[in-house]
Amino acid sequence: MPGSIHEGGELGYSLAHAYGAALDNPDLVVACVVGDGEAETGPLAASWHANKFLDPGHDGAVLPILHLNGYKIANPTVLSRIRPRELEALLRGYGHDPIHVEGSDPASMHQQMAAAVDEALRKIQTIQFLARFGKLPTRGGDRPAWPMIVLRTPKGWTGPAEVDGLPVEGTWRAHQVPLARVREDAGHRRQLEAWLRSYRPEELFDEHGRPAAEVTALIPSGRSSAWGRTGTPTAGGSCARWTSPRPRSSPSKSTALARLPPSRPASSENTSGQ
Ligand SMILES: Cc1ncc(C[n+]2csc(CCOP(=O)(O)OP(=O)(O)O)c2C)c(N)n1
Repeated sequence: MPGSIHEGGELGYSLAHAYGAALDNPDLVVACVVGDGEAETGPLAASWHANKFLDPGHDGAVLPILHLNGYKIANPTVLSRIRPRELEALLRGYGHDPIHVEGSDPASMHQQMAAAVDEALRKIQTIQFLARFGKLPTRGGDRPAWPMIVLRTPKGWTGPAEVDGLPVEGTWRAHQVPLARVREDAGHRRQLEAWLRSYRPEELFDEHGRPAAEVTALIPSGRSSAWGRTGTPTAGGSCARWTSPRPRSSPSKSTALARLPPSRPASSENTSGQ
């Protein structure tokens, strides 16, 4: 999110955090990248259902970007190994309308991703527009299928392809430190230099080695907290304390969840406590 940098060690909270920022912020779209490793944590797996709490009339939107690079630390991930058809059904079942982006050529991936984001934003705008003009069918508990992006790239994409004759890019070996012996091994050092030069450091640093102005301009100017630094109040729980900016229009729309039909007739509910 421009204007906000978040960091942490414990996986699982990206989507919940994104929905927290979007609630009560009708003009905000929060793009949230979810790693396929993170997607295996309990909190993240439960967070897919947060879209049921989103009122397209009153709240902003979340654009989840599920990043399937195939591996967590040392093992393959479930969501990258199940059949595409099964993944599609799962994500649709969660209430999403997935857009797929897949490949490893940076230039064409850039174009594909830009087109996918445009498509997703158009779909979000349509849902919100219809809801805000009272034209979204909600009969029978219907909810809009929110767009999301499924991004498939190799793990360690654009890093060293092979180290010591072993494949690294596209494998679990890419996790964290793909070149472990740069101090002792001149070959590793050369690979590290080639890799870092691919980021064009001459454009990122000035002649004294200081970060260029374009880089420092990206540092959020706002408050720091235990989780990062933000100049965007909606992105920092510790910075934002406010009451809902707009009253909800009618009690019947008080939450999107209220529009869900009961899972079974109320009369058949088990009231015996068993
Ligand atoms: C709750 C929790 N469990 C385990 C870990 C250890 N851990 C750190 S990174 C990682 C894999 C993350 O994989 P993914 O989300 O796919 O990110 P990638 O690095 O592949 O982009 C794991 C399991 C953690 N940080 N938090």
